[in-house]
Amino acid sequence: MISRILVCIPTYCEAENISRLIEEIFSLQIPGLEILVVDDASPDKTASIAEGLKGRYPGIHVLRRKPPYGRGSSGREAFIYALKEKFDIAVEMDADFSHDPKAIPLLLNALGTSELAIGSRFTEGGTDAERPKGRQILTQCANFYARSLLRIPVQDANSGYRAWSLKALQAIDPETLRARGPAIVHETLFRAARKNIKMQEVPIHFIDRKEGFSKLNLTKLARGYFWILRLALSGK
Ligand SMILES: Nc1nc2c(ncn2[C@@H]2O[C@H](COP(=O)(O)OP(=O)(O)OP(=O)(O)O)[C@@H](O)[C@H]2O)c(=O)[nH]1
Ligand SMILES: [Mg+2]
Repeated sequence: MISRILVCIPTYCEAENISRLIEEIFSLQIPGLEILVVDDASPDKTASIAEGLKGRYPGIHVLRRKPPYGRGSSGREAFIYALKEKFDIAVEMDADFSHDPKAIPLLLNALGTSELAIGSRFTEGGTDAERPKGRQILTQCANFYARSLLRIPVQDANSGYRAWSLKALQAIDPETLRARGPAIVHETLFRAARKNIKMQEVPIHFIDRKEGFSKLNLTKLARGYFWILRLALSGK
């Protein structure tokens, strides 16, 4: 039987990326694959652009969210949607091409022997060589901090490019996720590790964003560090 796969893409102002990304994902011709764009009222009309492609690709869904906005709450809604609509697998990825769509089949393959597949820059064969040195170092520090505090058995604890089996998705209980920002990546990974979900890292080449702008700022970064500490101290 063909698995139903939902590729979940949180977006804020990704008008310059979203059409090409959707086209590239569907061009992989993966049976059973559909796409969910989770948009936070992007003023550049990202959601309308995605909706405009529905005629060509019926497997597109667009969630126009209401406040409170955020990368984290968008990810949470995407996972709830995947469970409610009875998908077997949820893939999460960014809209800015940092996550090369060509790795989707590799992540899905890894689910043959694991329950959570993680696109990893830091496992053997993975790279993060394109971004400015400062951003690479920032990621390495955050990764060291998260891995040490949360004791998660993966090399790339910051990766938001992942494929979740139904079992893993149910195990993290998306309804009760609390992180509203990028720390959702750590909260979900931490929960999966505590539930003994079998994880596998798949090497990826992380690409620097070419179009649009980064939504990461110092406040979000600081909140992310705080969130990781909170997870480590509370254990949940
Ligand atoms: N729905 C929604 N999506 C968001 C929000 N903030 C960021 N995103 C999306 O989340 C993904 C990651 O955001 P980026 O801005 O690329 O952040 P980043 O990858 O940590 O930073 P860069 O490496 O600088 O690109 C992208 O697809 C964004 O459009 C938000 O508040 N709401
Ligand atoms: Mg990015």
